[in-house]
Amino acid sequence: MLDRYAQLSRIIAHALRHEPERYGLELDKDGWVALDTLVRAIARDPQWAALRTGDVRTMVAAADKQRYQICGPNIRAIYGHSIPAKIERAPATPPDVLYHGTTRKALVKIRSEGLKPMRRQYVHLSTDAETAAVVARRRTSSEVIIRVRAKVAHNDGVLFQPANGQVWLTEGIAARYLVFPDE
Ligand code: HQG
Repeated sequence: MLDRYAQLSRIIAHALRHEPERYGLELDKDGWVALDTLVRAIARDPQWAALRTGDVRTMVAAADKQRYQICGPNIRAIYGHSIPAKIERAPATPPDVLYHGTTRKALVKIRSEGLKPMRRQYVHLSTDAETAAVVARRRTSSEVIIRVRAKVAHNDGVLFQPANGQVWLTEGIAARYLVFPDE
């Protein structure tokens, strides 16, 4: 069973990453919305009628992963978006190596076409292999960790956007920048 904060985080992810219109929300071009507007939208569900902005602040501060950013009266999802309006962040120089955790099944395609954003706006990369493994284990018990030669790609003109300290985003990574584990 998900605890109450985990449930709340899922709902907020859905609202701020994927379907804001289902909650009557309009995000600005950087993905921000007023926190009290978000809370009022969620609290229309009787299960969440008692929700207050302080609960969301507590959930965000206590979370194991930094998924949301609160700035003054506003909140946004830091990464993970699938809404059509693309959120642009300032590009930056990535570390030499980033990691992507995936499934054996996806590997065949990734070997030939590289990493693609699939349903999200960007490909998500992790700064360490363990975090990438946790990402992959959402889908599989036999995870595959791909090393991404991020600095080489960056030097070739591929743009990388930092999201939080652990997650970097990019439009796509050609297979020549990927190092696959030995089979
Ligand atoms: C795969 C969670 C076939 C890719 C996580 C992945 C992350 C391909 C899946 C964040 C492919 C997309 C994002 C290709 C990539 N052919 N499959 N060419 N290129 N794939 O969920 O990285 O906990 O959109 O390997 O922790 O798994 O929700 O991406 O398996 O940070 O905060 O296509 O979401 O964050 O899946 O996860 P996703 P992801 P939260």
